[in-house]
Amino acid sequence: MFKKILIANRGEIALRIIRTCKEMGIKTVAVYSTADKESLHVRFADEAVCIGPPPSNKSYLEIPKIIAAAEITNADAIHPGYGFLSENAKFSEICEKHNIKFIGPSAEMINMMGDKATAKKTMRAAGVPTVPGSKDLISSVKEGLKIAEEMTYPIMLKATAGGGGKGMRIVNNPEEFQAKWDSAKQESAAAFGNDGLYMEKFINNPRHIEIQVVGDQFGNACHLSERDCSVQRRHQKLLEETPSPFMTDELREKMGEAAIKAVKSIKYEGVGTIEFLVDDQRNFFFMEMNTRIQVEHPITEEVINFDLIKEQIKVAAGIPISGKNYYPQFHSIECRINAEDPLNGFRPSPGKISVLHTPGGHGVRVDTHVYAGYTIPPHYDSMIAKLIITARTREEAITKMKRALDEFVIEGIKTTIPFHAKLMTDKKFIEGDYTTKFMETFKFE
Ligand code: MV4
Repeated sequence: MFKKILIANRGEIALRIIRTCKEMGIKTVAVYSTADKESLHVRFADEAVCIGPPPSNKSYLEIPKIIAAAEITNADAIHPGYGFLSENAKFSEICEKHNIKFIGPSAEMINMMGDKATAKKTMRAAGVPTVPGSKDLISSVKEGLKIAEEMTYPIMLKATAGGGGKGMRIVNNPEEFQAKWDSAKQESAAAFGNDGLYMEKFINNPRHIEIQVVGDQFGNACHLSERDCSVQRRHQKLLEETPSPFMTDELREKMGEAAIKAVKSIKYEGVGTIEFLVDDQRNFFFMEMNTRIQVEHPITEEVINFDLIKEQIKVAAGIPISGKNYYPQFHSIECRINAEDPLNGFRPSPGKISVLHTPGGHGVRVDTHVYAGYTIPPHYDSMIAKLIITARTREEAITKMKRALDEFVIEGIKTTIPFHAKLMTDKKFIEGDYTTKFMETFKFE
C-alpha cells in the first residue's frame, strides 16, 4: 500500500480524499495556491506545499510544480481528484516516469477516451450500443451531407475533442448543414485546437444516466449501478440521484452489462463512469467515458455502502476487486450547493461566508471545505458544498432533502440552496418525470 499520497486538487474533493487516506493509515500532502492558504485541505493534510499564485494555470495545473512537491515530500502516489489534471494524459505519463503512481488510468486510456470519436469506435467494436451515425470523423461537407441523407434529420455534429457541449450542433435539414458545420468547426478549433467532427442521429429529449464502474489490474470489472444526472443547466449538473426514477431492473441489467463490456474490452484500471443517453423508449447509447472519480460519487457510496475513494486507492495499489456488482439498497440524492445567484442566471457569487450552519441528522451528509469566516476565492469552480441525502425511498429522500435545505444557512454570499428548495416542491421532479430538457422550463423566481 502507498505510504504517502499527494492530493493534486483543492476544495471538498481534496478533503474527501484526505479523510479516506487517514482511515487507511496513509500520510497526505496537500498542494495549494496562495488563494487557498486558509483552506481546510491545507490544515487537515499531514504536510502542505504552496505551488503558486491563484490562477489554476499557475498552480493546480502546473505539472512540474506538482511533481516537484511530490518529490520533495517523498509521496509515492498522486490522487488528482476531479477537474484540473485528473484527465490529463501527459500528467499520468509524467507521474509514471517519475515513479509516482498516478491514481487513475494510463495515458493511453485517457487519450483513447478523451477523443470522443475513438472512444465511440472502441465501444462499438466491443458491442456497447452507440448512437447510429458516421463511422469516423467526417472529412468534408459533401461527405457529411451524404451520410446525413442515409440517416434521417435531425442529426447532430459533435466535436471529437468535445465535452461540455462545445462544438456540438443540431442540423435539422441539408440546407442548414454548411453553416452548422462551419460554426462547429470554428468553435472546436478555438476551444480544443482540434476541429475534428463526427455525426450522430439526434436523440430528442434524452435522459443522462451513467453507470459507475471499477476495473482492476487483473482484468476484473464490476458495475455499481446508475446515477441519473439529467437535471443540468448549460451542461452543469445541479442534482444527481440513484436509483434513477426512470430505471427498471431489466434496464439496469442491460446497462450494467454494457458498462462491464466497455471496461473489460479496454482492460480499464481504476474507477470510471460510462455515460449513456437514454431515450423515452429506454433505448440506451454510449455517450462518453469519464476516467476519474466524479463529483457525484457519494450518492453511489451511500446506496451501496462502499467507499469509492478507498476502492480507487486499493485498485491503484494492485489489490484485486471482488468482481461482483453492487445494487442500490437505498435512495440517495445530491444537491450541488454553488456560490451562485440562481435569480441572476446562476452568476458566480464569491466572497466571505459570514454565517454557516450545516444540516445534520439521520441520512444527511455534507461534503464541504467551507466554514464560517471563509472567503470563497473567485478563481475556481463555484461549488462549495454537496448535500447528500439518503433514505429508504425516493419520497422520503425528497422530504428529508427539503428539511435539510431549510436547515442549511449560508450568509454573506448567494447560493443555490433556495433553487434546490423550490425544486423539491416541483410536481414533475417529485414524479420523477424529468429529462435533460427539464431546466429549460423549470421556473425559479
Ligand atoms: C446528444 C444529444 C442528443 N443526441 N447526442 C451533450 C453533452 C455531450 N457530451 C453530449 N450531449 C448530448 N448529446 C445525440 N446524438 C443530446 C445531448 C445533450 C445532453 C446530454 C446529456 C446531458 C445534458 C444534455 C443537454 C443537452 C444536450
